[in-house]
Amino acid sequence: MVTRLVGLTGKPNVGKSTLYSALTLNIVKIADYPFTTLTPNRGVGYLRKKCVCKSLNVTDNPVNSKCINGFRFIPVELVDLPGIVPGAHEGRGLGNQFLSEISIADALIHVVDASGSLDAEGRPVDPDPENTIRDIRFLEEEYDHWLAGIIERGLQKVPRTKPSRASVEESLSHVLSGLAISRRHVEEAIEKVNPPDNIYQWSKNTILELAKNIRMIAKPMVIAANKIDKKGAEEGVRKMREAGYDPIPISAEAELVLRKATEAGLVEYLPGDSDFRIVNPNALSKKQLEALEMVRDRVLKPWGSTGVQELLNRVYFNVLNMITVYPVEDANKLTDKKGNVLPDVYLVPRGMSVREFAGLIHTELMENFLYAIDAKSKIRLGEDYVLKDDDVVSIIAVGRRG
Ligand SMILES: Nc1nc2c(ncn2[C@@H]2O[C@H](COP(=O)(O)OP(=O)(O)OP(=O)(O)O)[C@@H](O)[C@H]2O)c(=O)[nH]1
Ligand SMILES: [Mg+2]
Repeated sequence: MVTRLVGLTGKPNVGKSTLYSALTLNIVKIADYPFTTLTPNRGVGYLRKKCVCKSLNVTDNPVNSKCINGFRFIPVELVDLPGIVPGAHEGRGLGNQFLSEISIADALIHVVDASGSLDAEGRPVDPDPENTIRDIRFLEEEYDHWLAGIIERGLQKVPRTKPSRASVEESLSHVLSGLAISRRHVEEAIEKVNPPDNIYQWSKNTILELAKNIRMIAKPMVIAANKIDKKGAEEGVRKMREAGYDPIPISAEAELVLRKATEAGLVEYLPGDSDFRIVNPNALSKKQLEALEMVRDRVLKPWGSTGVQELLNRVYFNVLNMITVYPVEDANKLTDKKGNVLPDVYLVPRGMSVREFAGLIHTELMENFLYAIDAKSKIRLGEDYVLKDDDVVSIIAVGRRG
């Protein structure tokens, strides 16, 4: 599995922790997570995707994921980050500590209060849709200024005698490597900004522009327009869209209510559904019923869903550009060694070859790779075959025939 870490970020009080709780509330039990670093603010969320079992007309026995009503729920790792306030790059609030924490993530969910009822520090104010735009920009600016500072220090390490583009890339990749920023990210950003080879000609603005481009490439962001159940949220969402952003409207609190009620056996609901079913109305208190009705009236009916599942799916499938691939040992029965049907689903970056994929399963499978079989069409695939979304493949290697 290629794992990616997604961070929840934003100013105080926008609902990051509520969203984190909702996303990580156990909807299914899976024995072995591929993640090793679960701490109080790190947890597991689930992507929801139509499973291939339906179209292949089989009943599956998932191992690394779960299949519920024909939907695969695939575990992914999330981190809840502390709130960030303006001036963080100069040390305000948790300051630089926050900014370096953000950097462990491969993609960010920027939570904003869609109703615009919080000031820059997260204190309640009268709703103002402009607050949403300010929130988006300030976070980007804080991060860019902070990164620019690191880049500036990195430039001092470039050999003074003959600074070349390659040596600049080398030095910058080195200072940025601890921030989940790769050499490829740096090269791509430099290509885009195209600064002079001689770093002594770089202005503050060149450095800031470079920081901004590195951020956009290495820390892609999705905006979660939270609290859509509140007054003023519709206007806030419209405002963000007018400004050219593509926010996903969500209600973290509504999702949390629904997941808790599901866990308690009170309702039937799958994350991403557009409605829920009350299992036994008599088992609910008046207050519980009211809360559920409110979720339906203020969130599900006007917005179609709580948006929380769509948000996480968007991060992986669109922003990080991952696809799903099902490895099987037996291409006819679609099973693993133990006879489990469609046991695993892997998240892999779009563009991966089937041979690289073999390496994810086992290095030996890559080293001894002969060919693969597309289990849907039974066609042989060569090592350079580029995987497609929802491929089901069996790897044939020396000493291992499917
Ligand atoms: N109406 C409404 N309130 C919400 C929603 N999500 C969160 N809240 C409320 O917003 C407040 C702040 O939520 P938190 O999740 O603690 O916010 P946070 O971003 O983690 O805050 P910090 O950790 O202080 O940065 C709480 O009172 C939540 O109940 C929502 O979808 N709708
Ligand atoms: Mg919090």
